[in-house]
Amino acid sequence: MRSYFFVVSLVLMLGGSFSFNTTVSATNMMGGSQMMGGKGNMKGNMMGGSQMMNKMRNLSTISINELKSFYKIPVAGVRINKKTNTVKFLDSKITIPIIASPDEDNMYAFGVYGLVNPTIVVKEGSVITIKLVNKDDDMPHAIMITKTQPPYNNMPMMMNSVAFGGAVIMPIPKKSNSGYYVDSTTFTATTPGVYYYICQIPGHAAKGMYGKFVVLK
Ligand SMILES: [Cu+2]
Repeated sequence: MRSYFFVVSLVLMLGGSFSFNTTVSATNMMGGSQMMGGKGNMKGNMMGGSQMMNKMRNLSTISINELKSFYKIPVAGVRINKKTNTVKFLDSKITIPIIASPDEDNMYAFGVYGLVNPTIVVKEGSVITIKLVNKDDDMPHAIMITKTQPPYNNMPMMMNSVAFGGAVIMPIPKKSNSGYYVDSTTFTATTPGVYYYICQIPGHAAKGMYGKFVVLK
């Protein structure tokens, strides 16, 4: 019953069909829009009049061994403060490796360099690549950066818009026999301020799957 509801809401959320196969067809959300639409056998059932762009996704998978690279802290350019639960990036061209559902105790959370839902700090104008892997073996996860602060309701993507053009990754399927699915997106942190990275799967941000994202002037 619960999973049925979940599937139904996910289909509604995507405004069309979405299948968790090796190749997932979906729409990439463009800046300023929180709308999504599935591709594939979808019949133009777009929600609202937002501008959208369809794009084939060819999600790659990594092994448990390759997943270790997500925990590897770079020798330079990153400051990690466990006390304040903060990861600060000093460079202007950065890659942030993020693990969705990093462990059993933190199913509805993001992991960055071993921290859980840390505050991520970047510099204004930074070109940022978010690399998201889904470590979960029974749920899809996703990420978007929004200006909207918590608490979040069960349908965060209906309420919140993407803060920077491209600062969003569509739902990534759960682990399969071929490994952990990975997707990435690149955007520019154009405006200083306090933002949040959240999982836009219904209910996840409401359960705490989010963290602060600070763009310093
Ligand atoms: Cu999630």
